[in-house]
Amino acid sequence: MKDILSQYNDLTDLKKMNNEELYILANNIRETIIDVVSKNGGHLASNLGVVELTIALHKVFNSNTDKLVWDVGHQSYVHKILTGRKDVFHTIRKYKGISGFPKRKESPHDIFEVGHSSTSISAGLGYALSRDIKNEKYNVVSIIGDGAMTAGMAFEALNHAGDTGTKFIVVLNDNEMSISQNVGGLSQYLNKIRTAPTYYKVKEDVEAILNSIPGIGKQVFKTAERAKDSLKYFLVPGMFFEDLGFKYLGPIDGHNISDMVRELERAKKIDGPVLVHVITKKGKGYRPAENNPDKFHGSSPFDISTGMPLKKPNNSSFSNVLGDTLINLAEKDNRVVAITAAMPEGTGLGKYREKYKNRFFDVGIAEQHGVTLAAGLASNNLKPYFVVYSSFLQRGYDQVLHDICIQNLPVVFAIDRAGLVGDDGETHHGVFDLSYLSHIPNMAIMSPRDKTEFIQMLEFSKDYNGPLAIRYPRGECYDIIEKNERKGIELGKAEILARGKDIAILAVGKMVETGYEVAKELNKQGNSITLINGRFIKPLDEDLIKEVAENHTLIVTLEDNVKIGGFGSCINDLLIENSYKGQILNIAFPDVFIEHGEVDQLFKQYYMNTQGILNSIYEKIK
Ligand SMILES: Cc1ncc(C[n+]2csc(CCOP(=O)(O)OP(=O)(O)O)c2C)c(N)n1
Repeated sequence: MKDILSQYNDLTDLKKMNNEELYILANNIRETIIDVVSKNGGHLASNLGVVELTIALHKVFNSNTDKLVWDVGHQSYVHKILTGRKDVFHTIRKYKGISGFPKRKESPHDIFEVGHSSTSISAGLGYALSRDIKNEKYNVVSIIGDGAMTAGMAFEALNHAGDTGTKFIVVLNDNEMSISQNVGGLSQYLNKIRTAPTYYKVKEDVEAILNSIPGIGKQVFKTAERAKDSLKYFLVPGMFFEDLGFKYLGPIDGHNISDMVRELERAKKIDGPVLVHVITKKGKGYRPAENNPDKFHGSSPFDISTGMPLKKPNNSSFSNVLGDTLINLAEKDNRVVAITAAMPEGTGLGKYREKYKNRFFDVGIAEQHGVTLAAGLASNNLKPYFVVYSSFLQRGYDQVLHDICIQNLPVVFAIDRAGLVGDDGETHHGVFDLSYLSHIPNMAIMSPRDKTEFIQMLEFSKDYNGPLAIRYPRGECYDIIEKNERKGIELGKAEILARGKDIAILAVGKMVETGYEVAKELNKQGNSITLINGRFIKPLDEDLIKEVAENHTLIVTLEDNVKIGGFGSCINDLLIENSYKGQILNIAFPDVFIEHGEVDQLFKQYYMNTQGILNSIYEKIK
């Protein structure tokens, strides 16, 4: 195959290319993305689907001045390659390499940072309205997927944008998929449009015929357009977007560059909100990804020839244990229902969904709705488990507070990907949940140290009669400290793993294992260490913590949450209220957004690996 990409420098090269060259460029980009993602992991299928679309966008618009706003941003790899990052593309998602999402500091062509879904129409509209106020001249294009379009935020923004009448383009990249198959009424509506393209053909033909009748044709068409039961109402199902104030263009083949260039040029000339509906295939051009777009949505490194992952998939992840345990709970208790916001596979609910179809709800990318749906279900005495990634639950904060905690409803939040997630970086790390939940009255929060304790906590949760969060990390789920005798879970009770008299280490969740390693080292050097697994962040085991504080010279708290408002901060508050005068060391993440990279590397960077923690303790006791 010809190689154009190796000679490619910047967008001026792309502007000069003819159609044939653009397709060669598209193929070169596809190969590069497959090659790099097969080594680094990343969002393969979504990027392969938007190669031609991104090329067409850059052909028509000038992203030095025009604003391209990507939704979620996981599909911005092609854009990155075309806008100055071709030579560093192999570092994507690696520690200190380029990010897998748009980042302003990387390029002036990345004009809005993102990682969570459904923000692009609001942000794009903000650009458009500020442009109008400042009398500037540029185009604004928000590129949003059909999955992202299902979220409330996207609807709110469409509703507003149509009303403003401002010049603004929304490109709807419709591949029928969220991560898994897209769900809901909007998805069915788009499907109707996709499968009835003849309606559009008929509409365009009638428009052309009427317009060609000298004198009266145009007038008839205009009158018909104005009337509510106009021609297009007859011919086009729904016209949902037009009713919201958008001119609708499409559906367009998202792998045909010249068709897209033509329609985007048309959109550019329209002085108002336009929605360009583009149909793409997720995973396009790489058979394993076309066949399994959900598996290749976010992929770990894989063998290009077979599409098989290089590392064996981990069957004992926290997510899988959650899924299996929830099946057991649902078997025992028919009040149990499970909710996911477009993440059935990532959260481990795949098997549960098969087994309990009518007690499973995929609400789409709609975390806020998911939380309040749980509130409604719990109000009628069901036992909802909302299984959600820590960083995405941030979306539903008010719903947790207002719809669940005020009414003290028995909803369980199974919070996956708590702590560091690694390569996806700052938008995805789950390091805030303890802080944003611990201040809400009625909310109880716990975090398991290992697999057996996770299952114990889930079992405990079933009959707990109030809002309860269980937060657990990404990755492998196994037992630690095998010889330890286990006690059952009791509300607000911690677990004592070792009794000493010099330093007390109080850890929660994943950090208990690190605490165990730290304690071993300190013991070796002649210190006498108490090690406590906090189990509960709220309510704290107040009596035990007060007793320990009295009898030790140093209290060390360990958590994989930010320091402000976290486990250590709650312990500080308790001890200050009780006039504690001793030393305390809080090991937690600082008040910054943590970049992407391997989890171990990031723990090291923030001095939260065993050695880093030991150094901080030595510093304190020297
Ligand atoms: C608020 C939020 N919830 C969940 C996610 C996880 N997520 C990332 S991409 C994605 C699917 C997006 O589908 P779509 O917009 O159609 O894009 P595609 O990948 O299909 O091109 C989901 C659910 C997220 N990024 N943000």
